[in-house]
Amino acid sequence: MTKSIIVGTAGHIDHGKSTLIEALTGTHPDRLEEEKRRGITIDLGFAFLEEGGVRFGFVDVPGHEHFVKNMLAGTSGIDVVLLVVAADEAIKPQTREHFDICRLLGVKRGVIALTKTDLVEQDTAELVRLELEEFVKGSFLEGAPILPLSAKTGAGLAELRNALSTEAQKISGKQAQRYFRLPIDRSFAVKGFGTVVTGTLISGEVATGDEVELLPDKKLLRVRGLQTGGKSVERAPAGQRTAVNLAGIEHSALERGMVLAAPGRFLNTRRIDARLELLPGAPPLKHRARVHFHAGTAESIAEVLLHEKTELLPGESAFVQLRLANTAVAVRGDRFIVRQFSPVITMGGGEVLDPLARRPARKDNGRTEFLHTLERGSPEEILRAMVDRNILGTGIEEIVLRTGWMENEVRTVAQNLAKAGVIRVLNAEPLLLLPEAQFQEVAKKLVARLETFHKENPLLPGIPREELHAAAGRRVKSETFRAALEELAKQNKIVLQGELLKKPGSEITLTPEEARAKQQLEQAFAKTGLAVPAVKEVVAQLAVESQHAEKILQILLREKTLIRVSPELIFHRDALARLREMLQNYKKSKGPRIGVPTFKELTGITRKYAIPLLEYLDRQRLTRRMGDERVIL
Ligand SMILES: Nc1nc2c(ncn2[C@@H]2O[C@H](COP(=O)(O)OP(=O)(O)OP(=O)(O)O)[C@@H](O)[C@H]2O)c(=O)[nH]1
Ligand SMILES: [Mg+2]
Repeated sequence: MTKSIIVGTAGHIDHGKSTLIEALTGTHPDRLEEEKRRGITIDLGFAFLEEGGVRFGFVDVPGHEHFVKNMLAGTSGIDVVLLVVAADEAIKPQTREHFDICRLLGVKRGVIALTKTDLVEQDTAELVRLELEEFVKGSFLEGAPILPLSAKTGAGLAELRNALSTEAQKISGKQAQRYFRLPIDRSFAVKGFGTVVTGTLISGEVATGDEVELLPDKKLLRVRGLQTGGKSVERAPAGQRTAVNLAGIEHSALERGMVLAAPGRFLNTRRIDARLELLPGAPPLKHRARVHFHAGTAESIAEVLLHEKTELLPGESAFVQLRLANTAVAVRGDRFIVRQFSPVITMGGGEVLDPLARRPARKDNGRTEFLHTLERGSPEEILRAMVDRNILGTGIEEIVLRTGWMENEVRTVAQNLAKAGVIRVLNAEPLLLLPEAQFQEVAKKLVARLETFHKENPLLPGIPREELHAAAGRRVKSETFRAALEELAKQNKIVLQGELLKKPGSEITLTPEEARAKQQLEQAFAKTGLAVPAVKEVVAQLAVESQHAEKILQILLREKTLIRVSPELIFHRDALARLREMLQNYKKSKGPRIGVPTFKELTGITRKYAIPLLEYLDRQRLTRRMGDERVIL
């Protein structure tokens, strides 16, 4: 498979960026009429080149200080920077600013083109080269090739192509194993195709026919066609300039800053916890200062809340919370730039740590440590910290939205933590996690509550599930409750009996008086057979309080010694067994059909009782109604 990398230009206005792209690819990246008229680049331009098994996508940016905003949108997705410096002008303000931006955006590699050498003496070019070496010292560009060349004469272009190929070999490539995300940088209509958007595919992949989510609108759209490098393709992997033909939407409804994404996997956020680094030359940044925030191709006004101090000094970095005026799509690890509100200059930038940040609270003293973990921790440490901060339970969807990890990665990490005994998997699908300590606490509480229940209700066989859940507290989710019950059952600390929960071996203990009453009650029903007594009458004759008698009745019903046939009618189980026998004998001698009068005669019960009893038999599928008669089954 050919490798795809994105190369972005950077550098001061008029230093020859667009001319160099044309010399390399044959395509002049300036498209706008105004750009051609003024001879400057205003917005992003694109060109492609296949060379030495590598597919290069070039993003050409404007050097003009008024258009840094556009430059930022283009630079956010690049793998390699092509820093262009004119030999006749050397380092100028936007050389510095663009270089800072690349560094803050986390660009890892680059090549420096010392261009327009046809306009200067060789000594001058050599001096600028030395100056540049000094300039990039200690940065990601230290040791990067500095190539004297001329787009006019073509001198040095072959060396530049080689250098770019060498850099391409060293690039590990975009995050193919992540969910699809493409920040949109252009939207337009193509005759016969309809709406097309373009952008750098920064993670995952997309295929024709896929359903994608447009953010921030959360609209689902169908991919009708795809192009990469100017060619139609079925599937586009991460790391390519990609044009997406979308069905069901007008191009005017789409704009730079929006994102196409795997549905449900990315978050629109207004509150981001981040590491912010201020450039050495920037003015100090006060708590609650307003700035321009840029991430991906999007921008928003933001308020910066400093978590640890009242002022951030030039050259310093700190944990901050960014409160955005417009929502942005962000996950942990995304880079961003902040620019001063007015006058607009680049102040600094940093890395998103938590896109689902909590509102700052004085009592939240775990935040700093949490952010340190998010910044430096292993996946296990990060997931554990995330789970630890939510005693209600953390779901997989939230973990994916915050980290950008894929579900299978999250599951592997969660399994490792569960094996180590630090988190508890409450539910496997969808995955729900709880700190193990929290889980143990809930389990302990349930056992304690159950014990109290048995002590207070010696006559009841167990506590109804819902009652125990309610006693554990509102903060115990049903998944936690269920998992705790299962665990306790496994440890034989609790017995699940239908809807009732009890301690193992907790048989109902009756006082001798109660035991006698129970026996009396049972006998009263046994004696009368189908000519059932009124329950109240029997209870009245018992030598226990009516409240206890009611409980004893419940015990007999639960034991199924007594059976409730209708709200008013209770029979002894032996009486019902005899009735079944009676019906079967009747069937044998007289056939399966029996009318209500015959049934009354046979059983000796009144019509008032006969009807509910027959309905009970119907429900039990011992008889079936047919007109006025029953068929004995
Ligand atoms: N002599 C000479 N002229 C060059 C060379 N490269 C570019 N130029 C000229 O320099 C001018 C500016 O070049 P561009 O390529 O438009 O510069 P740019 O960096 O893209 O400018 P912006 O996009 O506006 O920032 C044009 O007139 C080019 O013809 C070169 O190697 N030698
Ligand atoms: Mg240009």
